[in-house]
Amino acid sequence: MRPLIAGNWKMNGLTEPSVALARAIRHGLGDASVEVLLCPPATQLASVTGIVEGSGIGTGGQDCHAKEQGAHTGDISAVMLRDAGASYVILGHSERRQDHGETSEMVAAKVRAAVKAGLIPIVCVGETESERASGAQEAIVGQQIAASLPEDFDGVVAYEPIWAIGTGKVPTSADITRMHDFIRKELIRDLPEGANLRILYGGSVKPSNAAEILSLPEVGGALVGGASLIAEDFLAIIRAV
Ligand code: G2H
Repeated sequence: MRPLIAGNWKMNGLTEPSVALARAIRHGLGDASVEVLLCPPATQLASVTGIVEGSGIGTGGQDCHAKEQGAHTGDISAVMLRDAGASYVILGHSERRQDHGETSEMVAAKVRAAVKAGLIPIVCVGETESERASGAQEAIVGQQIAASLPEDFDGVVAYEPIWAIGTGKVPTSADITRMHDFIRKELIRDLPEGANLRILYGGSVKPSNAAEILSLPEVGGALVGGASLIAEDFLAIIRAV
């Protein structure tokens, strides 16, 4: 399966810079051998989708509600994301789990809603610094996988150690490999499609470390935050595959 390089713009992007960023990525991409995805804030999703239309670049949301519609002020449903042009949605990002108290059970409900709406879910898992320090990282990630992925899950898993997010700290290649191997084993054991699902790495991916991380055997791509906001950096990461 082609590697996936996904840009998670998080809560960044007014209209003008979002349009400029999407255009620069579209025009700078050339013949990419990888699948490229932009996940702008929901307010920019339709316009970014319009800019990349026909280029092979996809777009995705950063979260969705588990319900299709109704009295949920401020929330956005998977159907709405699909309607705005998204083909993917990031779910269970640690910033959602932390800022909004999202549990793995809530993430699983959102995954079901996303799939029903025709979106491919990218489900994020990862341990805190103290969980890694105590050697609990596999137990934590294993629990998150078991509870966040429905039995028939068919989507993407992103391993994002929380201590590496936006900090510039990155696990060693050996640690990434160990965790991705562990996640693969869990997926194969629990899911019919487990051997074929892409496992992305996320957490301070940048042009200087992308080639090494993306060459690791079970790394099927990257979920890129900060570096996806700079067109040249994001394009350099795509070219590093
Ligand atoms: C991890 C990542 C994108 P960054 O959250 O999902 O962000 O690359 O800024 O660490």
